[in-house]
Amino acid sequence: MRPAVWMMMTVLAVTLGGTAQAQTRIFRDDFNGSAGSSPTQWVVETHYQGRGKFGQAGWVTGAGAMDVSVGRYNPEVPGTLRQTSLRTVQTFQPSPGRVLDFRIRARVWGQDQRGIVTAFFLYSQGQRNGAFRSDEADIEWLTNAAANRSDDSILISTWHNWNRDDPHFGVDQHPQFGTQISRLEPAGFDIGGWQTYTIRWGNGVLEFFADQPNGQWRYIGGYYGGQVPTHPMHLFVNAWAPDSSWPQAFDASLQPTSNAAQQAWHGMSVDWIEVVDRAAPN
Ligand SMILES: [Ca+2]
Repeated sequence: MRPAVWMMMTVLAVTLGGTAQAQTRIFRDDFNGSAGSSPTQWVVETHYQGRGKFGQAGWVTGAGAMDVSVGRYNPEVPGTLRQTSLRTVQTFQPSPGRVLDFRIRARVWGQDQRGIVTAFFLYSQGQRNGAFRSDEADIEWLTNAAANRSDDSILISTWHNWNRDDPHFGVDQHPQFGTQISRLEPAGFDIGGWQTYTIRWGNGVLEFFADQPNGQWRYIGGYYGGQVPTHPMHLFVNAWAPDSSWPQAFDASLQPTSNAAQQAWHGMSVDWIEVVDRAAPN
């Protein structure tokens, strides 16, 4: 039992432009426990992806943060990278007239190690419109886009009714292939420092923000209208290593080991994750 897992229903009233907008925190984890990720809120995924296999539970460090990382040694499958992926037990979907703000405070480590992707994203899949399709909304931090730099970029993307059995990338509302659009956007800061990011999802709106030092949110980018996911989605946080089929994210310098003594971890620390339901901005 982790006493420090918070599922708070906090109703706050803020005044914006003279109108009161109620906002409700519908999910929160501060990762203040002493063991692995909480099974009451998170499911640990175990499938293969890219150059490794998921199965590592997010490790709560005792310092109030959770490590989400890739290990070079995998005790389950030696010679394959050990990866971490967690998804929420619950699904989320914005109500009419509302938006959901999915927020994470995180610090990407090992920017010197290329070939790692850490991500905060929403995802669902299912059979619909005659194909196996997925909805998704992502923030991804590619160490290839951050190594030895202080003006890092982050990858944002939207997926709507994307056809997983006939995968095409960079398509917009195609009747067969669906939508998948990704953009590498300048973050304007070092992702290796503690930063807070937001995915805002509402009806026909998907926007990405980063908190600024003055507390205001800076708009990173967005997608609108028919590009925006509509199906209920789980929230995920993960760390993995793509293979050479994703050349922008792959790096051959990252190699697994079969020697447990050579274990090394690359990924990010997560201070907290929360979801806030609020009135859609005008
Ligand atoms: Ca924390």
